[in-house]
Amino acid sequence: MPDHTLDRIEPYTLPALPFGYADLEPVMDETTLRLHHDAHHRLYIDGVNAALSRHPLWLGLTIEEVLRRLPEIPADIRDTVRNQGGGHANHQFFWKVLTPNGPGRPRGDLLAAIERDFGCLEDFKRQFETAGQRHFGSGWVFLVCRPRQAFRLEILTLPNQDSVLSLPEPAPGLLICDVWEHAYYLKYRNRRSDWLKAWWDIVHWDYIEDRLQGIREGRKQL
Ligand code: MN3
Repeated sequence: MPDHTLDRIEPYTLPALPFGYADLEPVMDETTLRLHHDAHHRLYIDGVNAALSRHPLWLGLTIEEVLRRLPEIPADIRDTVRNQGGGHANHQFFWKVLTPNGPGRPRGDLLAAIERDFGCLEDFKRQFETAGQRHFGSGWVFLVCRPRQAFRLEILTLPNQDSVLSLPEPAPGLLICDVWEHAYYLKYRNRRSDWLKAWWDIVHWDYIEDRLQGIREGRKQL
């Protein structure tokens, strides 16, 4: 059980987007972004709030902390928290890695780490796209780092709304791409690979480098 008192409990709320609904055009069209944020993300938040309200002490923790402690969540709501809470955390993270000010490029320590672990930026992008294309069904593609392995970078995919926060070995996320059909189907139809190629133009590389620095310096527990 979480060790805090009831006065800190409040449900999660839908975070405002850090950009306008039309600002990611033409890569992400306005209709898709509105639905994705206002309907899909909101539904995950409503779902996790409803589940946690049955064991309200857990509502006093951040969603990240809840997902890290998933095995401790009461069994009657654990699957719902995994799916709905994971949906909230993944989308909250996803909005942060996007920017209307692209296309940009990774620089500095982030670029050095990508070149060390993938050879070059183009090879990294290719591997990331391939991972997303090959992932069967709904899910997410991540770039994570491994603090216990000299902060090695790694691409991985997870099904449904699973979160890297719930993995047994820490693998904090640096980058996340939604490959659920709701993320791309209105514009890209069945062509997931076209979405994965196009999305690099809205990736917020400076934010990702800041995450990497924060993880390396122990400032961020992500
Ligand atoms: Mn989504």
